[in-house]
Amino acid sequence: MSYLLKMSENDKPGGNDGDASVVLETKTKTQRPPLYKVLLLNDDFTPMEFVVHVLERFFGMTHAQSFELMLTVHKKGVAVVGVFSHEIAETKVSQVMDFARRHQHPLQCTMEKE
Ligand code: TYC
Repeated sequence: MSYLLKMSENDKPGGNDGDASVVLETKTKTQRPPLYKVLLLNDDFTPMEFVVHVLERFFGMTHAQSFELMLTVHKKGVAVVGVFSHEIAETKVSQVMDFARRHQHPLQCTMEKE
């Protein structure tokens, strides 16, 4: 919470000596919830088509978007695949990790505060 010194018409800049028109206002700051980046990591074994499928299935991307982002991860080693609230990010990471494990691929997905 912060306080604002409000100047009235007859206030001179720089001074409010004994001025009865000084008003203290409370300014309510809306807190945005923190956001989390979901990251996909490259590895040498997970098939490209599996990663494309993961991005389509869990991140709502088109095949073209998924293919492009998969190639970015493949070339750069890591990429942000989405930004979400803490709860949604955790769910995405779990979904990807569970799906990869079930298919016996070493694909890694993590999250970090933005
Ligand atoms: N590097 C993998 C391959 O050549 C493909 C891959 C891309 C794996 C993205 C993981 O997050 C990944 N088969």
